[in-house]
Amino acid sequence: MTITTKILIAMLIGLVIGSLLNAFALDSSFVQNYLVQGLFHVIGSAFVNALKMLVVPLVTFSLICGVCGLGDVTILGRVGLKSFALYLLTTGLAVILALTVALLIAPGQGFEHVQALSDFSPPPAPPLTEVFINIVPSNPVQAFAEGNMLQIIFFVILFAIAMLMSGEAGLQLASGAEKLNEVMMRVVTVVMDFAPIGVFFLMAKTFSEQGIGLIMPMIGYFSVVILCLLLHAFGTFSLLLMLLARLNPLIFIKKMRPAHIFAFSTASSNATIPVTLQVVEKRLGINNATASFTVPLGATINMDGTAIMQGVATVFIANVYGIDLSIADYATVVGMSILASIGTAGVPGVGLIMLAMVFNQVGLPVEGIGLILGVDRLLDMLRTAVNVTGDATVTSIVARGENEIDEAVFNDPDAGVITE
Ligand code: DAS
Repeated sequence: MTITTKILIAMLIGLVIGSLLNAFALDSSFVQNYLVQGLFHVIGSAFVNALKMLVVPLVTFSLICGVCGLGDVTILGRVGLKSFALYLLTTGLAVILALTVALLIAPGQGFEHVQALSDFSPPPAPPLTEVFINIVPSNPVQAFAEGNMLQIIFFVILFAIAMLMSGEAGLQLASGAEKLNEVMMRVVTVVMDFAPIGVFFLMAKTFSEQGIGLIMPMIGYFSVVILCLLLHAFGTFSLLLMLLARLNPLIFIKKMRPAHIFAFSTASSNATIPVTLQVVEKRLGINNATASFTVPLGATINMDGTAIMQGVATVFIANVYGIDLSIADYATVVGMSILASIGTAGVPGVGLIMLAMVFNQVGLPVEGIGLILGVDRLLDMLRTAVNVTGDATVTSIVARGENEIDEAVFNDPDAGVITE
């Protein structure tokens, strides 16, 4: 049995046990204090930390290998421009799809649960100008210490380009980075061995707290977001894979399962980077030179699932509060969702923080976010799985353009399972 199957089974058992505890035992102080906030929280959080522990060293060594592997600054520029443009395109398509479907279905019409939510005040969203200025690290060491992915990517690419221009010394550094990257991939495998345990406790905690009962009053909003996520993941991405990468989307989706499981369990694109990298390189046959650049970049600036939530939430809250938005307002939502996804790291709940920025721009009451807060954790898990799928889709399209896909590996059903 592959570890992916073990993780899937552990995820399902954790989901069932969590839901049962939520339905029948949550008022027990023992269950609350010693299970949910005790055992489940400690082991689940420790596992997420173990994943996050891998991200900075893995992205650093992998990106150095990738940039040096491309070997040529012009190729790097081409890959960078292509991936950036495709990330913006897919996010734009996602939010336009979400707005169109939500306007057709109109969730939130006659919503009877409107209660004053003036006490809800979301954390302040960073001003956009700051987001772009902050891409350039004033202190790279601090960027590494804080795990600021955009700043790390910026600095490491610059450093790797300088290595390319440094002749023999640079080449020696690059081969060293290659060996360090291999060691880091080995560390990833070790952490993956603990994945069934970590995923079980993560799911048990989440579903102990997020009972199905929370969803019912918000079923309209919840269902429309799920519908749009499915349409984008199985419609848009499949079309792009067939048209622009000439790849079979069914094989792609099946091979992406480990990344989906981790993204869903952790609700963090960043924490899932090690798994996404392993999947695109070992299972989809994409060369490290491309993947090491597009995957970390995507986890940081590409959030199609998040943009979908923001599009549907905008229509839902406008309907709940009886506010008519103009075409210009919806165009603003498209732009803000794209910019918001660039400016935020792939960590749990960041989509909701950026939603405040979107609402501010179109004059929607920010306290309306308090309405969707209760079901956001479950939606965050699902949209993060769509986010990482978008990262891998664009990675595949760019790799096709650079002729960096090994078709034999892509078409081999047994290629590169995470670990046995
Ligand atoms: N959890 C975010 C991510 O890791 C997405 C979100 O918050 O919307 O991609």
